[in-house]
Amino acid sequence: MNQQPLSGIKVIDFTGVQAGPACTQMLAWFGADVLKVERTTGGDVTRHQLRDIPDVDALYFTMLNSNKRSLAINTKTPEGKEVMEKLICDADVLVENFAPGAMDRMGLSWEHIHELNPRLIFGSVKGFNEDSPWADLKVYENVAQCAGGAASTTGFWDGPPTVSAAALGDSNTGMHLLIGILTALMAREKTGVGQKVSVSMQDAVLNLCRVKLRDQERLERLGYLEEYPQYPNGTFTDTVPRGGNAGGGGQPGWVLKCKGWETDPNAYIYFTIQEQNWERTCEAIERPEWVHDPAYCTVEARQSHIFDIFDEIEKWLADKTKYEAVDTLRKYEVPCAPVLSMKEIAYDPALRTSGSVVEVEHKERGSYLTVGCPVKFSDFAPQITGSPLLGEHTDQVLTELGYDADTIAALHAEGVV
Ligand code: CAO
Repeated sequence: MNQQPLSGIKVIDFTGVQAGPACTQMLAWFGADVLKVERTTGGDVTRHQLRDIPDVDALYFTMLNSNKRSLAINTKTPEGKEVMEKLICDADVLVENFAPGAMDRMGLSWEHIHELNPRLIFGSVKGFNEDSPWADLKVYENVAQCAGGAASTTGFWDGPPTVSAAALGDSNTGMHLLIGILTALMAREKTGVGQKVSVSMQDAVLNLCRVKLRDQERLERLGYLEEYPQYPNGTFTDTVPRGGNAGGGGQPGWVLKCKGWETDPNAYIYFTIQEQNWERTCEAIERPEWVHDPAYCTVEARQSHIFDIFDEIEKWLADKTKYEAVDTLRKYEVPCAPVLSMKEIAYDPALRTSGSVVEVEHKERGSYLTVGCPVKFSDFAPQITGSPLLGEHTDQVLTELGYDADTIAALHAEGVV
């Protein structure tokens, strides 16, 4: 397919850090013309955060802002605001994730934007919904994980609430916003009118924690949760506990040690005991006597000594690497996977072939690895390009808006761009 699905869609990317940029980057991958509007003083903060090469945009920025153009402009000046308003009049989508109230303080409220361009879709990320008692808070990733129910249910029961390495608050919220924006674009086909699409980071985290809310309701009804390590030998309170590495559904599972775990922190597999596959699981781990043993042959019988069973499986795993173990277990259809390190993922040839990890050129840093598009189409392959330098497209964009060379020079001289 030569035509990119979102070609012709103009997006003003008034975002920073991760939640907003993750959303607009994917719009750009799908073919939208995404213009990142940044402060003249340093641009998006992630350009400078955790730099690995002096004076070169940090990977934090390059990995969230590929396929975009950059306009550096002070939108708090009258001239800068005028440029913004011209862009708004001509755009299909505007996305922002500033601190609560920042857009209003800039004179760019939703009402004003909607008046300027009724067709425009306005995407907004905040930490909390407008009617939340915490609506005024500035929010980063881990704050959202704590407020959305992820932290209280992650980790081990004898440790504190724990945050996940996965960006449940940031990129996940950006993906929720992306769904909302694409839906609003579809709605606009019917109505001709744009709308405001808001996602709070708390909600986006909660949406991924829905099985934990399921567990809260079950706990209140039953007083126990049978798939948690606390059952049947431990105790429950009135709230969902942290379940360590237990499987979240009805199939018990755990992270198990493989050969080399003493020195390799990732020499583990995730092993699932699938009820309907018990017989073959016993064959796989060379314990055929368990198939009909009353102490093992039903879910209920196994529950009270599930960790003894996992200990026995670890004995079987002791002389097998995680890859050897999975190669055997897959023949018996045991749901399992090796625990992969980031190094293994970075150099995994299959992930390179599928375009899930890609090497991209950047004007100043040379080539770098980034996570490619996780959505695969039968008739379209996103081409990932490098991120823009700060203000790289400022003059180009101003020219497109009709500014002549003298006016552009004056805007530079006045520090507006
Ligand atoms: N020209 C002039 N001013 C600009 C500008 C531009 N091009 N771009 C941004 N600004 C201004 C904003 O208007 C704001 O000004 P005021 O404070 O006077 O209103 C100021 O820069 C700072 O905005 P900010 O929101 O980016 O920065 P912050 O450091 O205060 O907060 C964050 C950062 C992420 C905590 C906050 O934006 C936030 O809570 N956002 C909503 C939730 C969110 O998306 N968090 C996820 C971030 S990913 O981890």
